[in-house]
Amino acid sequence: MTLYLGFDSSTQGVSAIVLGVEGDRAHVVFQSSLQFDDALPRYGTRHGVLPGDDPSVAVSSPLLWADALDLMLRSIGASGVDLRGLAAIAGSAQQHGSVYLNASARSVLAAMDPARPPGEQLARSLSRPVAPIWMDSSTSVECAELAAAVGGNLALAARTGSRAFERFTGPQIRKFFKREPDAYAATDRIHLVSSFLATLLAGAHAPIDPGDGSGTNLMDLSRGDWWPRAVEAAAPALANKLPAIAPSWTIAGTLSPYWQARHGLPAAHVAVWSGDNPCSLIGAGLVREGLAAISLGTSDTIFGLMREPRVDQTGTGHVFGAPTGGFMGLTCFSNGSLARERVRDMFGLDWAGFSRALAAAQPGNDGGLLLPWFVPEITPSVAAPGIRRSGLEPDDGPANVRGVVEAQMLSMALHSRWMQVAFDTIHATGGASANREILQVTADVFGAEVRQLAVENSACLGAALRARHAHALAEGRPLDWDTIVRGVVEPLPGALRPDRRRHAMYQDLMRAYAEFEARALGVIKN
Ligand code: ADP
Ligand code: XUL
Repeated sequence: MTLYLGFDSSTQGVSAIVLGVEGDRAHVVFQSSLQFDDALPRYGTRHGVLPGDDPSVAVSSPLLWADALDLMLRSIGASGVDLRGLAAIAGSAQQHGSVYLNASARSVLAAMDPARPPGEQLARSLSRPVAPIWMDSSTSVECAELAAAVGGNLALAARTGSRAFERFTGPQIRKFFKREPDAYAATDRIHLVSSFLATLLAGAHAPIDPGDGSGTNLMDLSRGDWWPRAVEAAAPALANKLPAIAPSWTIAGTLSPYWQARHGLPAAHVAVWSGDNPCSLIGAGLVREGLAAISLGTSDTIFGLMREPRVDQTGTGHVFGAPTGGFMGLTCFSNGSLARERVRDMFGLDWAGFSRALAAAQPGNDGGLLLPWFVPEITPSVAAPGIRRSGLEPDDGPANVRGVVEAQMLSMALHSRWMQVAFDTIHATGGASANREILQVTADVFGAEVRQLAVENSACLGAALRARHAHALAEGRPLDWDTIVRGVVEPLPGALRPDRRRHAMYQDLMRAYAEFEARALGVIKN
């Protein structure tokens, strides 16, 4: 049996899926996750983020990500899966985060001691001890500077697929250059989380793929290469510090001697890693235009394949490169699972209790609404968080549980209109896609059939499938994407169907929600 390994290094933890292929049949032979806070408490993260005083700053530790990958490889070995048949590895990572390495990284990576974990050995190669991640919203000034330097946000969006966003890597690099010029000067290479982890596995600098490169505000979307004007505007001499951009199916190298010796692994191919949303596109089976997926993870996202890049004129959405070679449209919400957890915890519930509370409140909450901005929100842009209620009692558990879920779904439907796709089928992925009561609200708000997938972690599955795709191509036996996903990306029986009356009610409620949101943002005055 030939094996393919996919990793997903997300905000809160790392997951792995091993895919076994015999003849033309593929199936998942191993699947596991670990949480950073629990597995590596010495790093002191909370929900994968290092604590700090400024709520607009969100950073984590690249060394934590390296050590978590090591722990995960150990647990695959301990599970009894015989990885000697491993042909290729690929990965998925939280998007936008950046890792800053000095010039020692090359020699350190090439000479790592297999008797010791990776984190402590890599520490001296970091020119910045922390990595800003996608939850960071502290770069509004740098966003304005970058946009102004390239002719405005519309020009930036037309070229890169997105207006300037706080969490995108270009504005983040600019902030680092301005605040810590010496550390910036000592930086030899700036990786995304994805290319950093591919680098670690290959033992040499790996490229960035267009899926994750388009989350930087620095990539020319149509050429799939850096846009010199944006790169020059972001920080001096940045072009020399960025890895190359290469197609998502590029083989970055082979597993380095360190990993081979440490875990008894073969010299498997290491394929270029990508972002979690681009990987999810494949792991959710969206290899044709028309289907959409919602990912209910730490962030909530809605996305779908796009043959032609239709840039969002309203400035909410993104066009990314798709790892299939085309494009994908995406809108991201930072108040996803953590907002649902906050409401769950406010009323002392577990997930079963949360589902019961949701079912106990009337759909539409008699017109009551809630704006779920527990942390700074990406869509719409909300810098000063705070939840707001209209017609909802703060101590009414069921009404608040329903309020947060309805708000999230109404907001997703409202802010994905720019994609100009009528979604009739939605594939649900991510941790909260296990919750059918939440998904029924999705079905009713969108008026679409919602399918759960047999493998919930579509980002991780997408990575394993990408490993197979890249390996087949490298061996001169290319496989098309339909063949890659067939039999592995399967919807579960029992799709959730929309109720026509509730859908009509939500269309009315959407107007009220849009108005409530606009008032809260000060777009409409009271
Ligand atoms: P990430 O984006 O970090 O990869 P996941 O997709 O693994 O996150 O989702 C993790 C989240 O899923 C948890 O934070 C938790 O809030 C949520 N979750 C898990 N089970 C349920 C459930 N039954 N109902 C709602 N949410 C759930
Ligand atoms: C997408 C985004 C998030 C992260 C989560 O633009 O910021 O979905 O990728 O890991």
